[in-house]
Amino acid sequence: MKVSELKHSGLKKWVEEAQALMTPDAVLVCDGSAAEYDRMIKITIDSGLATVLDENKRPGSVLYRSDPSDVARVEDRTYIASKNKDDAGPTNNWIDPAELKKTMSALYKGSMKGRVMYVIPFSMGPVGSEIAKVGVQITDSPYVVANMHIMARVGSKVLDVLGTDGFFVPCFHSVGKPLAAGEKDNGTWPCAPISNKYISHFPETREIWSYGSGYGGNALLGKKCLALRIASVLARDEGWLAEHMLILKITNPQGEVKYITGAFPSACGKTNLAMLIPTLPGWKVETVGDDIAWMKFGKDGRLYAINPEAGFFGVAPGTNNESNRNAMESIKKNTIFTNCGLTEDGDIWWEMIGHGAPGKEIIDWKGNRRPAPQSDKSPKGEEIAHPNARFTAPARQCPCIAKEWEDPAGVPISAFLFGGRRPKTVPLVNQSKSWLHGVFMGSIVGSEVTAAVISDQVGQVRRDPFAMLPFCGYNMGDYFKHWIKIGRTAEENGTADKLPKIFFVNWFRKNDEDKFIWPGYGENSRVLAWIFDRCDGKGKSVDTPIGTLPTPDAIERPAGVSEADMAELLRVDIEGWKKEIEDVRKNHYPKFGDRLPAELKTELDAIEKRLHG
Ligand code: GTP
Ligand code: SPV
Ligand code: MN
Repeated sequence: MKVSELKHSGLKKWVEEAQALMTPDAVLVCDGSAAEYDRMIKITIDSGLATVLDENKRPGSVLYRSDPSDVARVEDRTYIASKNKDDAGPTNNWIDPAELKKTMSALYKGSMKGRVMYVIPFSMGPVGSEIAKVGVQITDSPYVVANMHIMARVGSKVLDVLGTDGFFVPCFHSVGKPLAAGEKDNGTWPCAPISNKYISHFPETREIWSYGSGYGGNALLGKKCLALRIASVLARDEGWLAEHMLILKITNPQGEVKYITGAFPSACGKTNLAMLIPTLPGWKVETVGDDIAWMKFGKDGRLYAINPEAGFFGVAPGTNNESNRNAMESIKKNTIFTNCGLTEDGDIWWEMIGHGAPGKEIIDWKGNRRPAPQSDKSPKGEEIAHPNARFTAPARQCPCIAKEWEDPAGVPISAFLFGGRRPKTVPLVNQSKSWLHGVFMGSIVGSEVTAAVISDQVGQVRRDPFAMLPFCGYNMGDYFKHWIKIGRTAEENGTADKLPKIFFVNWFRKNDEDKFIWPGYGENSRVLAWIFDRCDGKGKSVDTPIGTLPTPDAIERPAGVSEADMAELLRVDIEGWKKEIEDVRKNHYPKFGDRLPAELKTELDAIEKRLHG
């Protein structure tokens, strides 16, 4: 479709302005068809960026290798450009919006020379549903167009919903690598150097401007930029929640169903938990979403969640038939792989895939030939697949996708889980004593930084409140306030008992030999079962200064976990928690100044008192 055929005058004008600024060779409005997807892949094959995988082993699938500077989100280059710096808050990078637009306009000038500008109308949430949000992304990357086809609902059907004057979030994206006359990518992943990358959000005007990166959350703008950063601002204003959460459906042996969401930081286990195969007999887990949840109150006072996405952009390393068979099944065909290894027989490979690589040689994510590994482990820094290598696969290909996953009414949530990677201090599971106590605990969640972000802090524990540190589009102090308000609203409506119960989990506690004590993955079903029962006021528990924990015998031990291990997993490390709380008081909470809600200070005092009591 041509720009002149666009019926929405605001959209047409915006596209024409972008065209005048970025001066592409041509403009194409995407229709979202399968033929269009195939064309995008073909373009990237012809430019040497995509490798077609073996049609028998991995039908309809391709592998890309990105530039080493463009392998994950760039938090240092991500901006919340609100009018006032205080509205972005202490946890976000800020530049004055007028100044940032000036800087970026200079970068966008001529940035699409030699390329095609694609206009992608997309819907986060089922097309036309009341809960969905429409965005339009302009991009010069056919790789991004193909990924957006999988991750969102895209094309003409979205334009139909938009009509002649519907609201959309305008999203600019350019990889920042114009081509000279006759120049081709020739196998080189196009992007700008790190210091020229900008992932910018203008919360007041609901705009997204991204420049210089072609990878993941930096470039697929429906995901982190719209569905989390901009949506969190809308949610604050409109009284709902936009969260970095998986959504799962769990059925107990009696056939009773509950829905649970879980917020864990990037690469901390959401996809795996959402697709878990329970080791506990008779239990069943199905997937509604693996990364983002939008939740609104229903008339009955319960919170209902939808998954705004249509696919999975999942971490490849560590995924295998034992840890996540449902993900392995989901990526058997029609999948885009990025930064994985390429085997001699034309298939993908990564660390902890469950087996060595066939043949003599393998091509690593940088494109180098290496000896084919015999085992599925590689020394740190010498990985065949990048630690943040990802697969992009349609959610409908997942064997355990819940039948209600696209229901615009959403699913009623019984429990919220929060967690992260904590080698010490934080127990396997811990239920909050109240909504406020839960908000307090959510606000102090810490986790080791993972390869999902380009950072020199990988492996170090940092505070990542509600797993939203990189994704909250406004002042985090106000975000805490918003969570408190959700609880208060329910109380005022007499529906406080309908609020989800709040739990903290940690699959990543380590022993003195630096080994995980808890086997994780399918065995996490044992913890889910306790949580399920707690939601019904059952499940054996004990009150502690930090919250309500299972009694030592409440969770049946999996193979390989001794009685002493279980005691360690459920131990309340009073001295460790005193240090934790002291750090919150000295270093974490002061950052928020007077934006920190008084209720959280009260909770801080209360837990400190309990720990010293
Ligand atoms: P994002 O997509 O970045 O938001 O990540 P995510 O939270 O969906 O993380 P994911 O489930 O993809 O897991 C990331 C890594 O953690 C993978 O390498 C997993 O194998 C590993 N992992 C997931 N669950 C567990 C667990 O229960 N125990 C252990 N030890 N590792 C886990
Ligand atoms: C994350 O980092 O939390 C992701 C991957 O889910 S990305 O979409 O690249 O942000
Ligand atoms: Mn994520």
